[in-house]
Parts: sequence; structure tokens; C-alpha cells
Amino acid sequence: MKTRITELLGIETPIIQGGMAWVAEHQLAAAVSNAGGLGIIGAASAPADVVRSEIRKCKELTDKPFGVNIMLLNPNADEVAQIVVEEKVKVVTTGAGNPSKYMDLWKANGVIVIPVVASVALAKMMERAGADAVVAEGMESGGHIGATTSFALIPQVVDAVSIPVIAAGGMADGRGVAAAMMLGAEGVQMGTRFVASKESIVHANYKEKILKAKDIDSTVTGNSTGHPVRCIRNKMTNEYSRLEKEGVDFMELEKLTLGSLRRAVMEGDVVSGTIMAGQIAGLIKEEKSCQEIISEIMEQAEGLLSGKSDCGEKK
Ligand code: TUI
Repeated sequence: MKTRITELLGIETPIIQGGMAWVAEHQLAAAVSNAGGLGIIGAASAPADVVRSEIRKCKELTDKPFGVNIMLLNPNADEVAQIVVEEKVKVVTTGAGNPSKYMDLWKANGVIVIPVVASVALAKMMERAGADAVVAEGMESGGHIGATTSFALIPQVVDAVSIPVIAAGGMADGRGVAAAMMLGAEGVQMGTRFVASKESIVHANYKEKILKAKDIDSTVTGNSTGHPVRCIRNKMTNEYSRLEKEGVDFMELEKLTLGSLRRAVMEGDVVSGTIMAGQIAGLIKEEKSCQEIISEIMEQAEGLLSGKSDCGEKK
């Protein structure tokens, strides 16, 4: 499938991997890129030298294009913004903020910039600032989210900007990709589907939580702090919600989540850890390789978009 996104990025299929904190490291990014999509290293809160080393390791595993996601709440974001230039990373995606202050640096150095946005207003601002494309991310997504669903957000962003739009939030199979394309997207970013891939380094307990999840198993913490985060319901989220209802202060809530994503991803603490995942987790039943994921999804999406198959033919 060729779109302005495959052309822009020089990739075979318009599938982009989310830049997930602790999960999107070099093995996963290289596997997605080698499978014809765009792999992304998630810089998240990592120190700048760790990000540099991840980029170098990724280059050893793939000759294909890959990107780095810069989480703008990261205190090291300025340093990481510079490192992607020094390491000649082809693509940068950003999350959890407005990357305008880095735009001149990146554009002057030929970096393709794709901010993740959760609103039409930020999408328009990013286009004016020189973004090459945007990811429109609905609130079905895992992790830090905005307030609008993918179904409502994607066509509104498509109508508001001329640059290509990549859809994110709620897609994990070919039906989701085809639907996003029908809404006007030219690519799809998936996170949760790749967390449950063979090449993902997350602890087996975390993968099992995704593979066993039902439609209603995610919840959103942090609405009261201004940083809503979608994750799978567990002891931590129940405790968090209880404290939020009691109106405890921000620092008390922070204590509950300090290091909790790392504990879930690396140590498999799925009881008091944070299991970030999207609402589509309930659709994901099997751990597969990134190659299998991408080729099966694209085969199904292409069949649907060409009218040659129906939506019952699930992969
Ligand atoms: O960034 C994400 N997803 C993330 S970041 C993350 S790490 C984190 N952990 C705990 C609390 C906060 C962050 C985990 N998942 N997705 C992209 C995304 N960006 N979703 C929503 C936004 C967003 C929200 C507000 C982008 C911009 C924004 O405001 C822009 C402004 O005007 O400042």
C-alpha cells in the first residue's frame, strides 16, 4: 500500500510503531523496520546517553529507516532533541506536549518531524510550525491520552490540515487499518499490538495481561492531575482511583506511580505496577512476530479496501 506516508518515510507499509516508554527499545524498533514499517525508539525518560546507545544498536540491526519518539515531559528532552540530530536519525515523533521549540533545529538538519497530537488545534499549530505529518491519537490509546476518540478525531484532523495524517488509538488488525484509511488517514501507528509481539522485551506477565484483556479491562488514572494515563486495571489503578476521589494531593499520587511502569515492564509486577495498554488489548489474542503482525494486518486491510474480502475474515 502506497500513501504519502510510505513515500515520505521510504517504507513499504504505512505502519508505524508507537514510541512506548520502556517498551520501544532498539530490538522492537529494528524488528518493525525490518518488517517494512517504521520502528520507533521511545526515548521516554531515559538519560540522553542511553538514547544515543539505543540509536546505535538499532542501526546495527537494521538498514531500514527508523525513528525516535521524544516525550516532551522528559527533563532531558532538550538533550535528546540534539542527539537525534547528531546521530542523523531520519524521523522524530513527539508526545505529551508541543515540540515547536525544536522544530527549527530538526528541520534545518533534515529530520522528518511527526508530532503526536490529540486535538485539531495542536495539529494545525504543528502544520504551521513545519511538521511533515501528524499522528492523530485517540483516547482509546494506552499511556498518556487526550480526550477525543479516534473515530471523531481522525477525520477532523484530516480535514483541518494538508499534511498527511497517521491514525493511532484502537487499531490492532486489518479492519482497524482499513477503517482509519477510510477516515482519511494515510498511515496507522500501533502500540499495544507491538507490546505483545515476539520481539517486544516486556516481561511475560505484561504480555499475558494484554493477551488476556477484555474490552472493559482498561481504565484511566490521573484525570485529576491533568495527565490522564490509560492502563489495565489492577491493584495500583484501584488504589490510585480511590486516592483521586479522596482528593489527595499530587505528590501522594505520584508516589504510587513512581517507577511503576518500569516495574511492570521489566520485573513483571502486574499487581502494583503500571500496565499501559490501549482499549484494543481485548482484540489481541496471540503473541506474533512483528513480520507476522504487519503482513497479516496489511493483507486484511488491502482486501477490505479493495472490496475483495469482508470484515468477518479476521486475521
Ligand atoms: O505521549 C503519548 N503517550 C504517552 S507519553 C507517556 S509517559 C507519561 N507517563 C505518565 C504521565 C505522562 C506521560 C506515556 N504515554 N502520546 C501522545 C500524546 N500526546 N497523547 C496526548 C498528547 C498530548 C497531550 C497534550 C500532546 C500535546 C498536549 O498539549 C500540547 C500543549 O499545547 O502543550
